[in-house]
Amino acid sequence: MSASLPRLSRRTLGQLKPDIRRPTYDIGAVTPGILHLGVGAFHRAHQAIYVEDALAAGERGWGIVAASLRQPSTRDALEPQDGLYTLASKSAEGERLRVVGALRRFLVAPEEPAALTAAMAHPKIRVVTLTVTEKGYCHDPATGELNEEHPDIRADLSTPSRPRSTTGFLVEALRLRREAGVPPFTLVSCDNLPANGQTLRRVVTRHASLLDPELGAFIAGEVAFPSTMVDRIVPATTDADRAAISQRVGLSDAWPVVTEPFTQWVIEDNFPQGRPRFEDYGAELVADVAPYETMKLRLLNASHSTLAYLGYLAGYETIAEAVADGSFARLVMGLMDEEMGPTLSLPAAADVEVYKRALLERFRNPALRHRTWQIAMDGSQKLPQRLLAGARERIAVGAPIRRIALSVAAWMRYVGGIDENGAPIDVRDPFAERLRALSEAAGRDAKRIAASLLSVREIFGDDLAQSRSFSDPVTSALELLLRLGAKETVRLAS
Ligand code: CS2
Repeated sequence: MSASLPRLSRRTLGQLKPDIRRPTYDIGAVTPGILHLGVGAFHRAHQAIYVEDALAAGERGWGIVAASLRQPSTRDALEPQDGLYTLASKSAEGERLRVVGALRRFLVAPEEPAALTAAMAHPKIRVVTLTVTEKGYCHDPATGELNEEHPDIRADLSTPSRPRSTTGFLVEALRLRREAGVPPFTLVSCDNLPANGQTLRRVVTRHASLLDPELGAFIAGEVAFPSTMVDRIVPATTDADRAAISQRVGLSDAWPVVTEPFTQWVIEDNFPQGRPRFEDYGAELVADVAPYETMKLRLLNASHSTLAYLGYLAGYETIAEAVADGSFARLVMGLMDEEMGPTLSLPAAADVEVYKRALLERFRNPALRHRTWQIAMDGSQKLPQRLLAGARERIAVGAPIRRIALSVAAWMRYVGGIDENGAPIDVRDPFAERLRALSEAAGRDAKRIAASLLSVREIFGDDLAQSRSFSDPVTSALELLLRLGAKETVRLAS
């Protein structure tokens, strides 16, 4: 933070540099309508901006109550700023800055679980949105079913009134609303999961049924879970960003968010308790989100994960650095055009072409430092929907999966925990220890490493380990990676 500048807050708003966009509505007149779980940088660069536009257009009843499920850091940074923060959208053309006022109240779940369930049960809250990341659903990534053995789920089943898990909070809040005769809120997953509304419905309903079958049936029958596809690249904010943005706006901002100009939100239009007029602010309201979600997961996210594992191993710190290497750019274009593209069924094929072309430009954005290490996180939770679902479909029709296999092999090489120079890799994944142990026990033999990691059923299901059409190309790619290193392997493969 810049000690010499006054802190950003409602009181100091007037001191912002004149060219900085800011809330033009009366912040004090905003009332809460949305509660968000998982108030990280992505939420603040994406859903919060659509809501900010709604507030600016006079839809005052949709202020956001922002809850963190783990850390107090966002609350600690933004509460002294009256919830205000700067959004910087950056590209080669320059940057646009906007101070956002949509976050009106902060809660930190572990500090005050009862305050959070009470806030969720308040009749004014009509929509609950979520960005809790893949692992926040406490599900089995391969099947999408609730993992009933998860320590947080077990704890919440024995003490439901002091929840820890996402589903625990949702079930308790829905129970309180039902008891008080308040209609349920609409639940909107904004995480990168296939059919995210249905996935959320499945885990919430199951969690509730384990506590009280009648509550489970009520939720299954009465609660709306529209699916959404969310898209905006949002790297983690760095201290350098904090300092530069504070200088630029003229006030010290403890937690600005940096993003790209592109943003997309495709939403299934199923909001029984109402919603902001999101379509007026750029969102697409559609009847079926599934084709959009599949497109995004298999093009953007699959390419991202591929660039993350191979790029990290090759020594590239950011996505922009990785795609500046022509072989890496060709590899992901091939992945999209030849392997993932044919598995997509979109209403308009033209959309896919436009999306793919725009993607490479987005990856190249020189103003974003999106670290390969950041995207490499939680691969056990990401691989199934990004890479494996497409692989299964291709194998079923006898189509090759050369590039998908290389991407999976790079993940295997990465979770081994030692890079190409023999230095340790800081692997962040709920399965990290298990994957590392499996890899270590297999020694440096590609066949053994691949076989042992493929046996992790929660990731690969029961089928892929048995499929030679899958395990053979993965094993060959891993063998090349171990022998030649990532750069040379990508050069040969592209
Ligand atoms: C990324 C995504 O971190 C990751 O795994 O692939 O967060 C990606 O940046 C977003 O989905 C873009 O919309």
